Amino acid sequence: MRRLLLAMVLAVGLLLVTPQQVIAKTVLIDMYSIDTDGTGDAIGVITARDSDQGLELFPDLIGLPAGEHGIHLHSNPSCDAGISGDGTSVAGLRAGGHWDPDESGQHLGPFGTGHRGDLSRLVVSQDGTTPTSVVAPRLSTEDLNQKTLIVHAGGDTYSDTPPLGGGGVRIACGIIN
Ligand SMILES: [Cu+2]
Ligand SMILES: [Zn+2]
Repeated sequence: MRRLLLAMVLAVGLLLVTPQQVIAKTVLIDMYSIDTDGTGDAIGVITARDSDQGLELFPDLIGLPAGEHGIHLHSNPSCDAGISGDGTSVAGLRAGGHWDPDESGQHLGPFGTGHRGDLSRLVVSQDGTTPTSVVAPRLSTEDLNQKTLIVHAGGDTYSDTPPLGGGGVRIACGIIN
């Protein structure tokens, strides 16, 4: 009898410590090309999902130049161009900088301790498709609300030196509402 009781206590204990199944949330982000005049053509969708490794983004985009591109979560929900200090229009400027809630002031990539909006590089194949997922170990789908995803013309060096390590000119954008 005592053994049975012990077994029951153990069984209940196991039930309690078994992690509850997390219901993964999925967010669809419509992406558009952008330039100094503002938002242009639709170029596809990025699907965001929570995983054991943090946020995972599955891009399904067309029309981007082949190669690696910087992609980040930027702070403001806008894809509009803005006027820079020297009076010229800059594509996607209204999206603001890389999301940096810890005020680190540093661009160090997805595995660093800088901007939390830093993501792993977006890869565009020679045929223009985007078969590789993008990861962000320090983000969740909750963090995406009221911000933008921005794709840059160049690759991401995960560093502030030299400047524009995030990839320079902003070429595509999607707002998460
Ligand atoms: Cu960026
Ligand atoms: Zn950054």
